Amino acid sequence: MRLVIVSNRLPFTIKEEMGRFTFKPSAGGLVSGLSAYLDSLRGSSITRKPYLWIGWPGTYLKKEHREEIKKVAYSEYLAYPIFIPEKSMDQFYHGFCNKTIWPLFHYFPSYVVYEEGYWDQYKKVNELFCDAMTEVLKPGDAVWVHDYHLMLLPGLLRNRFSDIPIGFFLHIPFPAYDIFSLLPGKWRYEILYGLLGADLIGFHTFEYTQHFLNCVLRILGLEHNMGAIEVEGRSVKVDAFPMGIDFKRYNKSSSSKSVKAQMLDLKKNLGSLKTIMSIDRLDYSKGVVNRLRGYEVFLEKHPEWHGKVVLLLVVVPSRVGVEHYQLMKRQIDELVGKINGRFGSIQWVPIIYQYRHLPLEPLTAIYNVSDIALITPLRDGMNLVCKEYVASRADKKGVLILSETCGAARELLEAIIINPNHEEEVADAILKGLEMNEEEQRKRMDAMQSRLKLYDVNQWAGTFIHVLNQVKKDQKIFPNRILGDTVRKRMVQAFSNAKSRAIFLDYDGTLAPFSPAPRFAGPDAETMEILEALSKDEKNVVVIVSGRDKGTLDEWFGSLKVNLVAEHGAWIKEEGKEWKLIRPLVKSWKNGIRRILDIYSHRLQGSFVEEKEYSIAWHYREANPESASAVVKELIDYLVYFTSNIDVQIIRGSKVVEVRCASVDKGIAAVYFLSLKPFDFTMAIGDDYTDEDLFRALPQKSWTIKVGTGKTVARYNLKNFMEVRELLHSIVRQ
Ligand code: GDG
Repeated sequence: MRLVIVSNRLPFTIKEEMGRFTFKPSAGGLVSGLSAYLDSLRGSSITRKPYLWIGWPGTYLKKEHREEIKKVAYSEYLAYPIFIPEKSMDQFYHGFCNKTIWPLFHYFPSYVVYEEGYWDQYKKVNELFCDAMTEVLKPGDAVWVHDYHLMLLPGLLRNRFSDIPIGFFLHIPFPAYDIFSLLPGKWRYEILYGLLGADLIGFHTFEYTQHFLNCVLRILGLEHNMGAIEVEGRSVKVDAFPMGIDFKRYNKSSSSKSVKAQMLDLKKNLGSLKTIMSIDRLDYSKGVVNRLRGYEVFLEKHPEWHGKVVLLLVVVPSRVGVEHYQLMKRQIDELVGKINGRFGSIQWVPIIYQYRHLPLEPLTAIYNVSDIALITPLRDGMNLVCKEYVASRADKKGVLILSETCGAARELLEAIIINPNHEEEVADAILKGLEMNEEEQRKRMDAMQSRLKLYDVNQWAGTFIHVLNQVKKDQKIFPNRILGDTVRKRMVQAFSNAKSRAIFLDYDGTLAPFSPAPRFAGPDAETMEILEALSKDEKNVVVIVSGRDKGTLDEWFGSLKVNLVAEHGAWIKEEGKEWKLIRPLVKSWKNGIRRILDIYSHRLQGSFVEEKEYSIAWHYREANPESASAVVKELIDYLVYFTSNIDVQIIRGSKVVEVRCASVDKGIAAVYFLSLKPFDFTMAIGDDYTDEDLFRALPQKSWTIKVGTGKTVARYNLKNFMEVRELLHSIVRQ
């Protein structure tokens, strides 16, 4: 398998200097993290090409240089650059990515720009990625798409490559429904369906996973089962994969000669000052302004610490040119000036401020000498800086102060966790950190480090790819069961050879689509034509096995030469005879249940009760799926408790909860017909949970077919009622 990584940016930037091209490695969590994993994939073989990294190379190249650059990129980096026109890139990246998705997903709705032109370019660039990938993808490739820039790409790829394994990982938070739904309806819909083109969708935390599943339910109406969503016959898995770091690399950083030298230098300059470090890209989500205000409150409240502490503030330039970023840069500059002016003296500066990108060694030297890491983002998908700080401390010293609003706070529980919006809390945490004794620091560092060591970046990427392969394998089990041409031919042959045939057919969802109003879901001309053709043949015994009441079945199928089973097996009617109960049943329980279901149908708009003679059903097809999901669970819970002493069964079917007498089911009814005479061809088709009893009751060699993709004891699956009709047509025609 070749792993094809796709991200907006390649792990390097191409620079043109005096007509010559240079490749400069780019920094950042994704790049440094994934590089470690990819290196491990390369193993010792230099000839193996186990991966390909596709993305934008960070520059606009003239056409005549592109082929040459592609060659070098591939031979040196196993990379495939995608060239995107400047105007598209600008509106895509600075526009939709950074002015729409980034602020919205980080809970800054007032910063969001809604611009149709940006959206058009977002779609266009995702399509350009898809086109470029079409040129390079080979059989056996697995694709891993990264981050919010490419949320439409999995869907676009899926339209072209129906079978390829596609994973998607989101590095930023996935917001709650009420925030996500601030996007215009069309955009939300396309983004969710775009993501669902993947086979595996990963987030940093369970909270983001929940938000996503909730949005899929409320916007697309698709329910999930333990994180698996059925999309057009494909099962998509959604799960949390908290990203780790290259633990070993940071943990041994302090033993490198040059890092040691830089640490000594820093210590000499800082003297006896206690050091608090703060390192982030310039971004309003990182909460640098509130952090400075917290530090200011700390200095205000604790004059005893003046001259004894210093804040090393590193702000790394990012997204220069976007308005909110420029504004924030000004705010930081002013606040640093204000604090230094207010509290500083000739001997002491409270904040040492650098606005630049640091090479890796000075960065790790800062990690290694700082007594406190003050990391207080207002919102952060994960935050790797805090993990790198903890990993770097081979001496087990240092204190981490961390926001509760970043993904890392779910793992680094031994940090001092704070609400970043509350300046007093930040100030108190600084004091607590400064006063923490070394024994306590060691204990906390130890616990955090052992977790980071175990769940490092290799483990993160390895697990993701392993689960992706597993999902793909599981999906393959299903198509094997799909009733394809070969089995269909065998089945038609068996049908035609048989002298006596039993054909059991469910109605709703099997012969006809589900209708929001069950009363009006009567059979159409095509269904009647099929049933008529089947029942005319003397060799066939056709049985319609339904959950419907007797009256409805009589009204719809009374004119045909078919047998009927009503109320999931409570009643049977042999052709030309009267209805009879399959066995004596009681219905005294019904009134109590009816009262409960009535209460729930008032509570959930769009739901209603259908009362039959020996069963009662509560339908919620028309109700809001999310409200329904909560109410249904509660109702079932209550019904189970309420009926514990009576002989009834509670069944959850397709958008229906039904209570019925326990001693009957569709299987028992089928056995009744099978006992009337010997059959050498037996077939049953159904879509619902109650049809499983039917499949189970038939002889093993029967042609049992489940309609839909869910779990079943049936031998084969068909996708929908239209495929059932096709199959029955071919049987009738033989
Ligand atoms: C996004 C999500 C999520 C930073 N400054 C310098 C430098 N860095 C490196 C750090 C770290 C990376 O960049 C920053 O990663 P973060 O996770 O802290 O933040 P984002 O860049 O916003 O990353 C975030 C991440 O994706 C991964 O999924 O955790 O939530 O927003 O590795 O070391 N490296 C060097 N000099 C610097 O000045 N050399």
